[in-house]
Amino acid sequence: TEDNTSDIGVMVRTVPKTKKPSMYKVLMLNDDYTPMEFVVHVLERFFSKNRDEATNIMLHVHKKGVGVCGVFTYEVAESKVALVMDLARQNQHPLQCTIERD
Ligand code: TYC
Repeated sequence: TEDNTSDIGVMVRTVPKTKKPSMYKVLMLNDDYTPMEFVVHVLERFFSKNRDEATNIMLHVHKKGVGVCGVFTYEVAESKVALVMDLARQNQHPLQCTIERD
């Protein structure tokens, strides 16, 4: 029982894993019907923008067709898109939001 000569030695060595997560842009798309104030509200509520920042992003999307709400990890980005789309649906607005690899 005190004889360990047949033991198999297993080497255990780890290296710190420092892989950064891929980041994803949440994009807001323009449409002809969603009220400007609703888009500003969404940007304040879900993307932590102040009134001026939210208004600038909304106007950019209104003029250019698409704009960036923020950049997040995949899970956070997907979650924010779902929250935006749910609130838009609840209010019967056609607002569309999507994610794109940064
Ligand atoms: N184009 C809309 C309007 O004139 C406003 C709007 C802005 C809608 C941004 C969606 O993502 C959007 N009422």
